[in-house]
Amino acid sequence: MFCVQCEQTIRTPAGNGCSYSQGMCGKLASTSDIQDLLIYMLQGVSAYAVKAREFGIVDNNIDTFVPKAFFATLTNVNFDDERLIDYAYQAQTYRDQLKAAYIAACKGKGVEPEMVSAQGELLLATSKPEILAQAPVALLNRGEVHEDILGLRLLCLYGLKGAAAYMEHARVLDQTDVDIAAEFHQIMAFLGEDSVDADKLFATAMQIGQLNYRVMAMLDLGETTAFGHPEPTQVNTKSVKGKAILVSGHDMKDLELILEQTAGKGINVFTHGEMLPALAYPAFKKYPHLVGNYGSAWQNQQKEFGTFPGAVVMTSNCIIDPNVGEYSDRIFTRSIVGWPGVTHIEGEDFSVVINKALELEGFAYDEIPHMITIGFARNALMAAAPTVVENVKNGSIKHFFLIGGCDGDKAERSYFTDLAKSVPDDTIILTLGCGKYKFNKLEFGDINGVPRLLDVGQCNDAYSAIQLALALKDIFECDLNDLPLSLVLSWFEQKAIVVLLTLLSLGVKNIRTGPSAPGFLTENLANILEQQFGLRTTTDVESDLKAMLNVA
Ligand code: SF4
Ligand code: SF3
Repeated sequence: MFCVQCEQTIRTPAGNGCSYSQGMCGKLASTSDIQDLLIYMLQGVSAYAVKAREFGIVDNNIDTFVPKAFFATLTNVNFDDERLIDYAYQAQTYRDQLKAAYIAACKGKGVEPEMVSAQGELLLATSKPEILAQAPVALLNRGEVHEDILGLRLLCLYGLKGAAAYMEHARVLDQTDVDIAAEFHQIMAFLGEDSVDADKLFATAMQIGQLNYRVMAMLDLGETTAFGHPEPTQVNTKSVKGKAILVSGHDMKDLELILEQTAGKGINVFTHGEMLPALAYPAFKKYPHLVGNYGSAWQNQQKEFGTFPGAVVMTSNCIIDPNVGEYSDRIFTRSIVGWPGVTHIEGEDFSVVINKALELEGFAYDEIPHMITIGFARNALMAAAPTVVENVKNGSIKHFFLIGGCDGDKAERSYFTDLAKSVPDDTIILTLGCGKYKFNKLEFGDINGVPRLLDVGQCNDAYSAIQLALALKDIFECDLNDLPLSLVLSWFEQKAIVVLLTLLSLGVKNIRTGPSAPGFLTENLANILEQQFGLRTTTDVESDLKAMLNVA
């Protein structure tokens, strides 16, 4: 196995990456190898999707399948070898379907079909041991390749994986786009060609950032069309007496189905992790049994799910070993998520979850509520913009910090809590992603009615934060980089990588990322990114804060 896609990858002086029998996330070498093969097969599908498009042959099912199956290989999503192998077989079927259509179209026009990369040819074996024997061809660090080139290829591949995840989140809400799909296939196919052209790879990384900007806009449209615009909302973070279901991950459509199907059944529904922002959407306010948010970010789930007295649904990332907390019989996976032995739900019927929740004891009593405020996505931010601008002009607000991204296990991540606590009282903190749990239950007060902590939403709601920054830039008639705004991104998985690429592709400079630099970025690449974009890794709160506030 070789996997270096997330922040907790194994780092050694000889090189970074999980490459032994198991990754730090618990992913077995066999699972990692099958995921590599799946990506390889998907690149073959994309290569023929590009070719077929030359003849106007477009298949929407295939267009949506590729990003969805790619999403299954994102960190902490799918650990179930059988399901991953099924995706790989499906990819082979789709590839061969497109290939046949392409060859037939060529014949019809009397032209010679062109060869695509090797991914267009591989035939998967029929048993798991034989499939595993095929895996070396698909290893991401295959062949002799300069470490900077490998780093650039992985930056692109992992970035595109993050964009693929957001494409799938959008598709669930009926949002797809043929042009986005065409560009996605083109990049996916290109990455299968094992390019050694550093300039082309670097340009591709920026192209992926731009593509993802459009994907996030599409997802934003899907969410706001389906559920309305988030509005500032008080949310209880303590337990409420009664039977209970906990819904985690990013897919609010599943939350809606669960709420509809639990209505009147005496079951309380709680959000978890990245599902918290759902509570701010008008569409969810009509469900009195959606009672609040329980727990914190993904890395604490073994403890939190272990003590949650109800059923748990993982709609997307991040899942970790449910056997540790002994709740594997009452956690359920959806969509691309998988864990061996855990019940996976296809379709729209959640009765198995509901029955499980009714069997379990539920919470015995109400805890004293602890309320937090959420819901500052695009519309709410724009509504607050005039007051914010006035307060900037009269000097009451001196600076904005965007402190957001993913949460994680490492002790060094206390940096983000310390930073949020340390920023001056005349500054505003915007946050998004599950990294917010490092400080979202703390009290920050307000500046002339503007809350000092503005929770923008999920990681993909970086789109809303970008809209605010663009609006402020216009109001203050300045460059984006001249706004009194500092971005400090906590990264863990590939969605954070692609959000970073989006920001870089929009020309945002001087972003800090932490708690460490991605393991796939070589020193050379990190230096280039610092020179071109001022991108740097977080150091200590005091020095970073001084630098961000330009204090000598
Ligand atoms: Fe290692 Fe992260 Fe890959 Fe898991 S996802 S194998 S921890 S790099
Ligand atoms: Fe968190 Fe997994 Fe990334 Fe959507 S839920 S931010 S880590």
